[in-house]
Amino acid sequence: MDLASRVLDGDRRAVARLMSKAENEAPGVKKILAELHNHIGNAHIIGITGPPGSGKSTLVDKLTLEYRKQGKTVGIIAVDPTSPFTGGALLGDRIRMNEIALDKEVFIRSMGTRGHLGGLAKKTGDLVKILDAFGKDIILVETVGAGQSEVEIVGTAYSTVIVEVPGLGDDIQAIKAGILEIGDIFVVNKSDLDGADETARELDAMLDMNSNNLDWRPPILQTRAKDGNGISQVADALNDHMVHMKETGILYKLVRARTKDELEEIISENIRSYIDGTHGEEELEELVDRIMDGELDPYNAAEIFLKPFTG
Ligand SMILES: Nc1nc2c(ncn2[C@@H]2O[C@H](COP(=O)(O)OP(=O)(O)O)[C@@H](O)[C@H]2O)c(=O)[nH]1
Ligand SMILES: [Mg+2]
Repeated sequence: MDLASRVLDGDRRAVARLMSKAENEAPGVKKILAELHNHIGNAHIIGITGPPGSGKSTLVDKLTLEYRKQGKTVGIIAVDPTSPFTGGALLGDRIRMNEIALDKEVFIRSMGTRGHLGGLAKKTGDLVKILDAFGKDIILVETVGAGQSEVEIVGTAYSTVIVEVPGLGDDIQAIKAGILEIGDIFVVNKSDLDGADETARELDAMLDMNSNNLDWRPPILQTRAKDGNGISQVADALNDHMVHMKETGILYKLVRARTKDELEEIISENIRSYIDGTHGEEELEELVDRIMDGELDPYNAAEIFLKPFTG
């Protein structure tokens, strides 16, 4: 059986192999992803982001247990660009060799980034796609929140959870900068610490000022992820958000817009590899000669080069 069929058949080792291929952009991987395309679109893709140490991994862990209780299957992708190697230390400080790591209905993958952020969002998107085709009901993507790349990574998700902790204080400006726009659900984790109510109120006030919230007012939930407290409310809110997205047609629009982006990206990639390929290289050299001979200008030369695409 080929790799795509094995993934669709529920073979976990095939999933791991295909993910490695996708991460390494191995030759032939596009063809396999193309075969999987008709089998995606069923998962609820959830992005979980927030500052380091806010409890994202703990939340992912506890949310997974909650979803498993509901009979749903779960895929997890952890992206941590701040960590130079991810190895096995996937879920935070100590790998939680608990129920979820042993559960055959849960698939966990950490993405090694080795300092290279380029293409990370696309690769994350490919891994999400593989888990979706694999049949996972829920896909959780954990990423450290700070900059643009993280915003792009959660751009793969349908619902985005922003995890904060009590005592925002100085962070408030940073939060204003980009997070309010992308958060569908706000979680104030570590509500056992002082100041959780105040942080929730501050977030609430900031959301009031944000005009993006005409369709969906992001709820602010307090959790104690470590003890599993407040987790089912987060799962409920995520479910409400997905229902809202479906009923209003927002999900369709979102998926369509992303499909367009993806298509554009694949087209430019293909043109790029055409240019870099042997045929393109020969033709380029020929055209450069003609420009040097004063026979052609670069503008017309480019048009000649692009003839196979423009017809
Ligand atoms: N006090 C408290 N600590 C928590 C809570 N949730 C997680 N932690 C701790 O916070 C630390 C960082 O958690 P982790 O999930 O690795 O955070 P991440 O970096 O955002 O993924 C760990 O030591 C957790 O045990 C909580 O609700 N209360
Ligand atoms: Mg973590």
